[in-house]
Amino acid sequence: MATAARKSKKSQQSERPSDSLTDDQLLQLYKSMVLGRKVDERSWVMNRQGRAPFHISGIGHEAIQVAAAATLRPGYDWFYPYYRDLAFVLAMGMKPVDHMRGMLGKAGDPSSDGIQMPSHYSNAKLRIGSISSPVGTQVPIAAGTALASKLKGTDEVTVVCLGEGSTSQGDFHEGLNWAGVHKLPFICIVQNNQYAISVPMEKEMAVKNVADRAIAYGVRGVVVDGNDVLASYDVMYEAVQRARNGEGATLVEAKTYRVTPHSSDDDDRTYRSREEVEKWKKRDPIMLFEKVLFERGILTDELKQEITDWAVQEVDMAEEAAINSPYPDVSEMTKHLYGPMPNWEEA
Ligand SMILES: Cc1ncc(C[n+]2csc(CCOP(=O)(O)OP(=O)(O)O)c2C)c(N)n1
Ligand SMILES: [Mg+2]
Repeated sequence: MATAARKSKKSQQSERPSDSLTDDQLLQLYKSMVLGRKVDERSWVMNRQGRAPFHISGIGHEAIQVAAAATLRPGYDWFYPYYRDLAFVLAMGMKPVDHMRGMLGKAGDPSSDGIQMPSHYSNAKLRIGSISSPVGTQVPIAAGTALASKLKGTDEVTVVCLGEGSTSQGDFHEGLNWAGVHKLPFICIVQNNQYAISVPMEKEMAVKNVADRAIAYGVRGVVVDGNDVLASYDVMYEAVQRARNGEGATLVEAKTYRVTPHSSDDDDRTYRSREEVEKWKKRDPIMLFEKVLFERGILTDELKQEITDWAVQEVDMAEEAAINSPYPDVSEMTKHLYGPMPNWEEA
């Protein structure tokens, strides 16, 4: 694929970390967002065709996710995602086919070999930790991982994601408190999409910003526009630097919006207006970034089409490979969950 080679136009005084990104790096961010979106859109199609039982979408969350991934070292840093982190896990090295196999419950899905619910990502090789369906439970586990890295004397960073509604869970407070007490190399990204299923933000908490709570744990709190990929990169870059340098944890609140229903089983018309959703579609993170790339002369109509075609082809190949993959053998049903099945006949 053709990519522009020259360096980005910089402002007179380069103050933001994102000012140092080359045109190729900016295009890489854009490609990651487009790939995440295309895999996600296809997942909806597969669900509506009746081939995939369930989908939970990250559409609209791509900017914070790919920006965060770009500041990390995949396979070295530790990552505890949540179910909307499709673009994030792809940017960390998972493949579209991994997600598709999970969607169809097929063998070869690295998260669980087709046993877990879809979008419950994990990948041992990439140091992507397993998450459970009870929301927020990954936060204290991630804090424990960060403590282990600190005790080992490494400069590994641990990142954990969750939604703003899940910050009402005790696990979130316990994890953040621990990260503050031990000054851990830990970054908690709250993807605040303003709803916890049908419950709007103002009924979830009495504070305006989740990040305002950071002071109570003795960690740094930052609010960022999670639909702005470059602003998200700047905030994450600084958080990662601080973590690697032993300066402690950061709570990043990325304000965004879920433009799709909560999941394929939800009808969001029952709790929010179409006008509100349409308003947010005009702040689509991919559209916003395209505008920047066009203005800087990095993206052209031709290159945009080329990137779209590339992403669609990747998705086509992943879907086909997943469809052609076998189901796990029934004997695998309890793998990773329990000890070996007893041999009842001998018992
Ligand atoms: C402990 C627990 N309570 C309730 C649920 C049901 N549930 C699944 S997702 C969700 C909403 C979470 O909202 P938020 O944290 O804002 O994340 P979002 O889905 O908006 O990205 C709820 C209540 C759950 N999975 N776990
Ligand atoms: Mg939410």
